[in-house]
Amino acid sequence: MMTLNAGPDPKSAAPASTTNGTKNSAKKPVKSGADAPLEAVRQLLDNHRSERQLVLLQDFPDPDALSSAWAYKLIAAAYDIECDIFYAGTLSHQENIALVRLTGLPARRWPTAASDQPDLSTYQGYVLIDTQGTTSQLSAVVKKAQIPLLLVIDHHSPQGKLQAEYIDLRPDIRATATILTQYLQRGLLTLDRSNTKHTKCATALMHGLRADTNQLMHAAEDDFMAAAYLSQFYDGQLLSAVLQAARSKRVMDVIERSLRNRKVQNNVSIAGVGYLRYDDRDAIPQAADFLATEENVHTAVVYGIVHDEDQEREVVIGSLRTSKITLDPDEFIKEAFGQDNQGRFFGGGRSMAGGFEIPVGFLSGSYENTEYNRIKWDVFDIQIKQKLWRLVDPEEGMINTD
Ligand SMILES: [Mn+2]
Repeated sequence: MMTLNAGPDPKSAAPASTTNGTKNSAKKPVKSGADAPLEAVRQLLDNHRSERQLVLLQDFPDPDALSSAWAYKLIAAAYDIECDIFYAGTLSHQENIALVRLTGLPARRWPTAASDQPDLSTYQGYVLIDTQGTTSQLSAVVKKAQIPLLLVIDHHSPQGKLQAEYIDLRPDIRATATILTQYLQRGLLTLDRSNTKHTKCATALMHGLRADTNQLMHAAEDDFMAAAYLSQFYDGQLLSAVLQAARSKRVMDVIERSLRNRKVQNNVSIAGVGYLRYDDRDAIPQAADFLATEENVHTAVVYGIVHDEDQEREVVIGSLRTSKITLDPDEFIKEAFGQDNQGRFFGGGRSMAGGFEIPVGFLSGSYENTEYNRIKWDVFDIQIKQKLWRLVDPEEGMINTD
């Protein structure tokens, strides 16, 4: 087993060089260098031949997560492993819905009714892709069913302790799609241009890679190399059809609210957008993307209270976007909001982007009493602003954003 422990202090998080770690129970020695993860994953697939696996994504999967999971499923099929890809939340971004529909991407929402849920005893293990489990409600479900965690493939900073047979965690890579593309390119599965599933998956990976690198503007060498490889297989027309999905009116309304409510100080733009429906949750990162385009703004944070009518749960959800190379979103968010009473951080991030989720808990629930709803929003709004401005204000600044 391999253990990854980020430690309670975000600054002590394990550096990338140690997180690619070696497998102490490996049956054959793992090569060092860029091929080490590839060999370890090949070995793992070989050891689990003919099994059934669950592939879990974050609750609101983005194109990077969706496409990477699909690529993993195709690779695993070559080892006679059957994978079912699940997420617990919704596909709320219009581009994600278009991606799944237009490519036939085989990811499904975890059914809310127990009778519709798959029989967990049929799975021999689960795999986390583009997440370390902290952003998935399904983590608790598989833990309860005692399904072993086999593999983690992710590019976010370490989010805490994890035990898996192998962890391919590379925070220096800008997209999980890049990691999966490297697996393909180095021979875990040979793509075939005449296979429509392959061209559609390559198109999805190209979209995931572009989405996580701000259309390649934040891409590093590995991401460019992966995009170059995918360019031989992807369908450009299909990609532009996915990208042309229009924003819904409700997303436009949230962006408008974020513009109206934003406060800019020291080149950081912060906006609370009030209450949102669960299905519109993805409007928050889109609003943060938009606010970050303002002149003299390098970082934008947008948040709101999202209520999930199905589960009567309310949660504050926030997104951070930055173009500032010296600002680490993971460190910024962990420092701003800290941990809950179980030592779990309220959020984290990757290069250029981060997010947080804070349960509303006892104060959950909307009432006819609009005054109550207004006061509740004000309390959360003020508290979040206090925590953020504390880091942005150079007088008391703990993180220098200059
Ligand atoms: Mn990603």
